[in-house]
Amino acid sequence: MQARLYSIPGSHPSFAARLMLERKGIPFKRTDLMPVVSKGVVRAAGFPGNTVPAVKIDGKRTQGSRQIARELDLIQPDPPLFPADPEKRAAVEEAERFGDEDLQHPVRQLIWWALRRDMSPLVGFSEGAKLGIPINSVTVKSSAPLVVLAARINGSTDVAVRRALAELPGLLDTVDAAIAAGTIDGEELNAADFQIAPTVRLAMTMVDLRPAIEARPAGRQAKRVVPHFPGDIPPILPGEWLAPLQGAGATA
Ligand SMILES: N[C@@H](CCC(=O)N[C@@H](CS)C(=O)NCC(=O)O)C(=O)O
Repeated sequence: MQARLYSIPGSHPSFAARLMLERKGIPFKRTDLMPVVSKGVVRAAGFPGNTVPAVKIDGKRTQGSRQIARELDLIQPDPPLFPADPEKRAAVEEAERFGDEDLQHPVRQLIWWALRRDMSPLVGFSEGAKLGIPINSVTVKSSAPLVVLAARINGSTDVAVRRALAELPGLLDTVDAAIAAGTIDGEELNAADFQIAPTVRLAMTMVDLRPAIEARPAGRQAKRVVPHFPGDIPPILPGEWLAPLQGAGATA
């Protein structure tokens, strides 16, 4: 089997796809792309959309973390990413949908907002990536136009980020509830585990958010599924913006 994953360093759904390929034991090559530039490259590689993750397996192209989960189960059913029991499968699919549609984007907005103000964490996010140019403390400055564009494309405004911070405790409550219900964090990890954990892990790269997340079940599940997620964003959010997170998860 010949597999290639197109990804962006630090991209949480790309990390999800990578984990699922690894779970299936499918060997794959990775094409790491710079944000924004990725859009054209992915299109030029023949994919219908312009986002990552995108995979090409034995010539067949599949794009989007949820579509990739289904494609991987089709081409290699074992180990399964979804439970066989229809009721359990529906619960996993709903948790996976939540992870993709509700959880991914606010975290994406937070990260780009932070990188727009301090690009130095890009060095850490690029750990292990082959981007054609080494990203270090000197070259990182050349990424400025891409970072500005990515922040704009993702709507990383102050208003959006404050809304994301207000929503975050409720979103993490939903993850904790999925864990308590046994939908995720079971003995066998499933597609929803792989969808949700990289996003929670990405949020935990922000020192501002880490304490409120790591103490709760969602933080523990994220660390179990993704023991190492490259990247570290030193404190950058205004203190008063973090008020919604104060006390969140303290008793979890
Ligand atoms: N919900 C989609 C998200 C796809 C997406 O928006 N990916 C981002 C990276 S996290 C992307 O390709 N952005 C293009 C860019 O940054 O230029 C999925 O799970 O596949």
